[in-house]
Amino acid sequence: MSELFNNIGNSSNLITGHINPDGDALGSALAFKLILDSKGISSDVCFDIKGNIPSNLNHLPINLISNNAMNKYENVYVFDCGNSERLGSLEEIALKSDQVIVIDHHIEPSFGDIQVIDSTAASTTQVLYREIISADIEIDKNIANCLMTGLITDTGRFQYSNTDYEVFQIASKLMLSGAELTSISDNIYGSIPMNAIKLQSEVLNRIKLFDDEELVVSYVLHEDYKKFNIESSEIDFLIDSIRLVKESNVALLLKEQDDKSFKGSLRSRTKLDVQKIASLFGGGGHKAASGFSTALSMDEITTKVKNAIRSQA
Ligand SMILES: [Mn+2]
Repeated sequence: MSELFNNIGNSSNLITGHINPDGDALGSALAFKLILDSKGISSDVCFDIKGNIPSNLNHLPINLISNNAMNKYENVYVFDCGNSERLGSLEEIALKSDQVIVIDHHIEPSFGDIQVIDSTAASTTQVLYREIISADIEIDKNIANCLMTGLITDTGRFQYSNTDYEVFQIASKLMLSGAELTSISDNIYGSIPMNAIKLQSEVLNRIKLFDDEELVVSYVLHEDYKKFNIESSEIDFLIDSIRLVKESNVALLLKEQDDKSFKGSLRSRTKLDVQKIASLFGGGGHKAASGFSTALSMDEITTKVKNAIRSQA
């Protein structure tokens, strides 16, 4: 029996996930919403979203997301979020609810009365898929598309080292349920606004390779958003362009924020653990993909990352 679906009553339910949700957080939360809807169980889906949801995720049923959460819920279902601060403005509501249920694949989530987690799973949608199967719930096309989205984005289109036998097994079952792999992939990876492509060429020009550490670093400045007339939510794909550099094993993209601080994204293509590096800045994630926020300068960040790579060697 599924621990997750066992516990749902006709109580008040909030479905949420990490701030500025990605394909996995949105895909898992919305798949869960569709299931509750089909069971006639009411729920609200809310996230702390700065700006708009990236257009490359608008194939998901994002119309199910509401802007107004109530002050208190009996159950709060949290997807793809390893610590409560990452809920942003929804943290307070979550922590005063009767019960927090965390469904996740991060390493040891630091909160949750009930945890349905597997840090070896490639995506949260994979963890949710297992629960759906063990609860004997039917997966229709819309649910399949949501689950597939998390699987595609968190495995980098089935290419990251977390892509294993089970991932393909689930993907193939989702295809059987009607998942539209081609159109989802095209929307996520093949539909980049022209302005973002122009910014990409600028970011590629800025790449620096540090041979000793096999590290590549590039950056997006705050003024770039104005110059290229683009929202920060539209450039999540840039880290994937940077990590293509053959001479590198680790890629770092720094994105300057309104307050001049930086958000860093890290990718590793070897056994080197970038989750550990992100944690030096108070961030987190996974071995092959992680992120952090810091008030340090670009030079300071780069030095710290280089040192961390050398200490893992
Ligand atoms: Mn995830």
